[in-house]
Amino acid sequence: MTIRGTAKALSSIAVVAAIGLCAMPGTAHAGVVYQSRTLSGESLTDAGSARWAEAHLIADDSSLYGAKFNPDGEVLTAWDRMADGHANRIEMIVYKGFYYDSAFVADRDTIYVASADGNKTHNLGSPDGSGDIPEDRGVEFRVCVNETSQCSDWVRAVS
Ligand SMILES: [Ca+2]
Ligand SMILES: [Ca+2]
Repeated sequence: MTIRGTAKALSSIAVVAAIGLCAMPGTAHAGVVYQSRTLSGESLTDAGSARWAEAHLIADDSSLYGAKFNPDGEVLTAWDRMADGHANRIEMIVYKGFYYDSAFVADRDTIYVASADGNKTHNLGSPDGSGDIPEDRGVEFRVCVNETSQCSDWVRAVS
């Protein structure tokens, strides 16, 4: 039973890898193997060099922990579709300028979304809500299974 389950899980991973969903090796927790997937692109509606971005932890072809940043208004939408007792922990960094350099961090914050929250939208202003994010700043984030070190890759956006 256990061996068959493992074999099935491994074949799912092989399929995911074969279609190029993610190059990262998965990490296991409570029997769930997640793949990191990140996406980003140029905003079609926001000014300047704004870029949207998404970060996901994927299992069985579903984004179980995810977050999307829309630079048009600096809105983050996040979800936790895995009722495992762990929230989605979104770690965010806003830089003082366009460059993603640790010497120029303007703000760091952590946002939590529980599975009961559904798709939860945060109008960021700055990540901690203390002010506006000016345009054309570097924004980085990743999603994590809370209380663990299982996280997606960092993804980069521009406000
Ligand atoms: Ca913007
Ligand atoms: Ca969860």
